[in-house]
This record gives sequence, C-alpha cells and structure tokens, in this order.
Amino acid sequence: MNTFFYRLLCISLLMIANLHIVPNALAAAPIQFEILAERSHKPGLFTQGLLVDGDHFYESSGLYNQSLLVSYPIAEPASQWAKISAPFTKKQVVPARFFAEGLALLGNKLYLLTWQEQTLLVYDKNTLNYQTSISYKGEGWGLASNGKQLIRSDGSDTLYFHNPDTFAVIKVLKVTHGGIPVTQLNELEFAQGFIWANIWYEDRIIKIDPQTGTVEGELNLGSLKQKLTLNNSEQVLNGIAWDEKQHAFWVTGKNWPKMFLVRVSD
Ligand SMILES: [Ca+2]
Repeated sequence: MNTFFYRLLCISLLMIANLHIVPNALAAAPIQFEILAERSHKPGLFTQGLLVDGDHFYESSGLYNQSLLVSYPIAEPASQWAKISAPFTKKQVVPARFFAEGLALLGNKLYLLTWQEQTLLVYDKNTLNYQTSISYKGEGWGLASNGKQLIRSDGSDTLYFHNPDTFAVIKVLKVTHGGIPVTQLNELEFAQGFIWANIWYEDRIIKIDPQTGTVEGELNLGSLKQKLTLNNSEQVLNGIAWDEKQHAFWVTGKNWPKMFLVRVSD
C-alpha cells in the first residue's frame, strides 16, 4: 500500500469513527409518564415559550412579522377552544423586527427572548404591556426561571444563568450525558428542582441537574405525535409548562393543534 492510499484509509477510518459519535443519539434513562388530559391548542401558534401561572397559560409565538405574546385560560371549555377564532385573554404583538423565542415569568414580569436580535423584551404579566428591553450577546432559544435567575439556552450544550435585572450572565452550565455534550437545547422549564429541556427537532425532553449539568433522565414523547395530524417537518415538539396545581407538565409543539397534560413518575 503506498503512502497516499494508507493516508486515505486512515482518514476514512477516522471519519467513520467520528460518525459514530453522535452525542444526542445517546439516550438517557427513560422517565415513565402518563397522559392525564389533552386539550386544543391554536395551530397558528409557532410555540417558542410556554408557561403556566395560576389558571392561565402564557405563550410566545415566533417568526418575523408574526411574533406574539398571549395568555389564555387552561380550563376553558373544549367546545370554545375547538373554535380557532376563540379570543385570547390577552394578546401583545411583538414588533415585526423581532423573532420571539423563549418566555419566562419572575415576579410580575414576563421575560421574552429574541432569536438573533440580542434583545430581551420585558412585559408586565397582568397587562402584557411592554416595559423595557435589555441587550445581550448570543442567540436566544429557551428561557426559564428558577425563582431567582433566568436560565437561557442558545441551541448549544450550554445553559446561561442571568441576573433578571441586568441580564448579566452569572453562571454558565455545560449539559452532558455520560461525559458527552448534549446539544440543541431549546425550550426550558424549571420544575421540582430540575431544569427540563426540549431537544430541538426531537421528541425528547431531558431532565438536567442544575448544579452539575448532568442529564438525569429523559421523557420520550414520540407517542404524542400519533394523536396529531401534522403537515410539515417544522411542527416539532416545543413547549413545556409546569402546572403546580396538577403536579404535571403541559406540553405542545410548534403549530400543534393539541396540548397534553403529562405526569412524570418520581
Ligand atoms: Ca417553558
């Protein structure tokens, strides 16, 4: 074998070896769950952030020229929600130049990330009136609150903990499973002392230790799609909201016609 072909062989073997290192393909311990309920979800919402406060959902919907911040009751009769035209309790149009992303609540303020505009928009929870904006570096994907800080994802394996007043980064956490980075972290929720994250373009929600960044388990929600008629590949699982009253998560997806109440086993 001449040197050229030997090198070619080595490069090929290395490429094959690398193809087997697909971080997100490594499944974590499965978390058992049961679906307690389902309800309608406006399919016009390109869900980016979802949370529950009291008896209402708060949801952000993305895309340029179409981004919205809305609230609507959890327990509204299904007959009314079956109507696509049913009004929101409150609705705020996000300026056209912003692509709305993750949404979190802390105190009486709603914090809304924007995808590439490096601008955090702050709204009053009760009125959805715009209050102020704060600039930051990097992309905005998911956002959650642990009661003291705001936690942001940017599509990588990194979570950023921000001071809610200044949005300065105060802690950086790398998320790993078996020592391997877990990337594409998207919509977030903080519940029961853990960070829960949608993996973008997958049917999985992972449970992350907020101290170490290790993945403690995962929910595989692929079975929910069997209950839906989806028309395009962008209609991915996205949206996790902890419902304290029900002690369960509401989950949905981008342009999904339904939301599901999912209780996970301890
Ligand atoms: Ca959420």
